[in-house]
Amino acid sequence: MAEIGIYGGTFAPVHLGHIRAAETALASLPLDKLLVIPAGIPPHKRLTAGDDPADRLEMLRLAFADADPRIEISDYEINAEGKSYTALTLKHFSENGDHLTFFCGTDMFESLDTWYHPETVFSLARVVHLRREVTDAEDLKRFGELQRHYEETYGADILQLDAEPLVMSSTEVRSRIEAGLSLDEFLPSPVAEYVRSHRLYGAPYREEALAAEVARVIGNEYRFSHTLGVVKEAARLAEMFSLPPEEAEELKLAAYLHDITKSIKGNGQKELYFYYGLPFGETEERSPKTLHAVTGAYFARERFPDLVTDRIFNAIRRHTTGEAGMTLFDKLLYLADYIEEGRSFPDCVALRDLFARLTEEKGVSEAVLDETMIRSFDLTLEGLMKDGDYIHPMTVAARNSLV
Ligand code: DGI
Ligand code: FE
Ligand code: FE
Repeated sequence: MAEIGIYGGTFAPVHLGHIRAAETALASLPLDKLLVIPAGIPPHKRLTAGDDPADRLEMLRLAFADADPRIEISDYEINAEGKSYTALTLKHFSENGDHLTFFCGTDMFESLDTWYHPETVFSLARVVHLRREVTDAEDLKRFGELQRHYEETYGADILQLDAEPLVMSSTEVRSRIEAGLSLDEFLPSPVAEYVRSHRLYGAPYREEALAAEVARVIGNEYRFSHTLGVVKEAARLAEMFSLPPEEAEELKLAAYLHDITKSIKGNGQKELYFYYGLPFGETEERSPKTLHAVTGAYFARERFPDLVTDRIFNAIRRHTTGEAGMTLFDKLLYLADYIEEGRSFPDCVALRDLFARLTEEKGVSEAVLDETMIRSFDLTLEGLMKDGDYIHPMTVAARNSLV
């Protein structure tokens, strides 16, 4: 029989006060495990239109990544069907005979009576009120009265603990996020990065935040430096081809995100195909290096729904194989990827030189771009054939549609 602590809440977002509370819980009681359980809020009750429980879960994982190993983040309530009730959660976690302690903040403590089956809550767990607020004598008196009331009515086992006061609330944090104010004293930095890069709770768009998040997901310095090279080249091409400002901005986002799943190896790409419900046939089986473009488009759209327009989605999807009927936007991402300055592969150098020469001789035009694109497909096809590799039919179709 293990001693399990259960710490529930909305965690929208998790902040330093929550972390302090979890530390207090572990320091005050002999627990084998502390489960932090974000509530699964039904869509119609969400705090903000864009609230995604998966984001709250991910932020908790980031916030507690280096914390006491007894802390575990549980997706139990988020994955449970319908509204999650503490009584049912406690029932689930007490089934194997473990002894439960339920930790809650003041809001929850004051409303325990109105919960779904409070008698079940009190019979299945000891309840610990984690007082995070600075409490005055009047508060303490009220909390004491409540405690006696729960004890007498439900035979509750209640303990009140003072977490070192760290006065903050998720509501306050959300308004700071929306106002673009510093979050340094409120959120662990990976959580702040996550909020900003995913533009949660109305966070204004900031390029550094997106860059940091992409670097984190790619997790490989060399590959991320290629991404930055594509961003730079994409900006140069957008200027050369006089893209309107919104499109130039989108091309930059597409460049940041184009290789977002490139680090996923082995069976991982195939698993992503299944996860996104995409057909996986012989072509996919036989051209593994092209898969990251398709999975990258879906992944980027899922992770950054506010940023990824259809134009960005399609350009990412086409960036490796190309496709018949590519738009100017698609071609610019494709070319930026091929000729960014960090590439030293002979084909890339040759194509970069060809494009420079053609634009110098003939000026900047879509015809020159197409001539360069055809050459790039020829180089790729020649390389694949030389190595006896399988050729993706979309690469052939992309070339044919331009000649
Ligand atoms: O992801 P990057 O390395 O930045 O560049 P990319 O997305 O253009 O991917 C290049 C890789 O994809 C390279 O190893 C060749 C491969 N590739 C490109 N077109 C085809 C292809 N592989 C097959 N099998 N068929 C293709 O048509
Ligand atoms: Fe790529
Ligand atoms: Fe790339």
